[in-house]
Amino acid sequence: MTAHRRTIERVELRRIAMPLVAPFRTSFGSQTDRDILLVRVVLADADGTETEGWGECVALSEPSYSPEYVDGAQHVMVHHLLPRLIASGPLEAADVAPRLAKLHGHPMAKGALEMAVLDAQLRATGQSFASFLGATATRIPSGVSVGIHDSTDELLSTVQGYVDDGYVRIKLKIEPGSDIEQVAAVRELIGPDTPFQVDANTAYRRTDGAHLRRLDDYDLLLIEQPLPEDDIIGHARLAAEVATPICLDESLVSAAGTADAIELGACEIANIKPGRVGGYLEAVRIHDLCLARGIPVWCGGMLETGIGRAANAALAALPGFTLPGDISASTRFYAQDIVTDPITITDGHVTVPVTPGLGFDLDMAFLDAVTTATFDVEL
Ligand code: NPQ
Ligand code: MG
Repeated sequence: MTAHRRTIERVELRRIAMPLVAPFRTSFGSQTDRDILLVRVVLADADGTETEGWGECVALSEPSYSPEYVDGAQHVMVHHLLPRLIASGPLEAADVAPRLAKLHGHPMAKGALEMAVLDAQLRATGQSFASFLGATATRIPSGVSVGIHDSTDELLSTVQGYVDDGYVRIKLKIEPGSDIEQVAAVRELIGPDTPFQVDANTAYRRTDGAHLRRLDDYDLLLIEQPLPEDDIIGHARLAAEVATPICLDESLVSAAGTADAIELGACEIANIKPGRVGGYLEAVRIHDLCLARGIPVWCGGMLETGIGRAANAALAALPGFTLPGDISASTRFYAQDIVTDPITITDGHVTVPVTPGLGFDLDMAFLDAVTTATFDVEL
């Protein structure tokens, strides 16, 4: 065991500013730029051989999707997580979560650190992330998440563009107001055979059961996170009231909590986002328990750069990922990516990366061009 553990030699944090190709609106707000925190670690093995690894923190700039936000994630890494991790001695990726377990919360910050260690570890051993995880698919179906539009005509032209791009599944962000009308219009546009689902990002209340039941007319794959994240019983009641399956996103922050939500009947389908649950290793545990309980899963997205997008593609190649994920082409959100091999879609699918590590190579010149700040963490 100890032979696989490596010493953290260096940690650099980097903030990048990535303009979105178009504003992305959800029920919690509209964004035009993505402010992302990247982590670079250098690990050294017993011979002193150094390997770098990168992690991407999915926290947004404000605590609007979850309690974490990017400045807070950076602060907790620098002042709490990294000092504890570095003091804990040589490590491998599987050590990161247990060694940070006494520090509560902050899954996105913890997940980014685990991701960087995992990337370095896999690069050192020459193994791809897909192979490490036990991926069974070589390509995965690509879905697209469509933001809220004021105008239904504009929404339909946006959706038509994604259909033309080849996306095999449409996800529409919804909120109370023109939800039913817009779902009806999109279903009419894409026809009965295109997989279609909606995401409310907590915008509804327990009393909205009768309203949400109207969505049953449109043959949706699922309704994602209709109620507030802590309302597990509310989701269970809704699941009994509405025929369309209820899928949880924001509510699922650990494997244990996911098991409870499933047992309570609140989670008929699970959106697995590695950052939200503290990293890829916990994401795999959620995959495993959902597979054992017959709960379909799919991989969510947080507008990742090519770093997180490549890693998500490898995760989504596990056998329980039976629904298309929000793993779209890099160009869905960004005119240019920070990787040399941006994620693309062919025939509606993304190829699972097989290079050592998480499966990306950085375009350092472009990365430097979008960098707004860099910090060396004191060891
Ligand atoms: C979701 N993602 O499934 C999230 C929410 C999310 C792809 O729909 C900037 C603005 C970044 C809004 C990252 C997708 C965001 C954002 C994630 C929303 O709920
Ligand atoms: Mg969601």
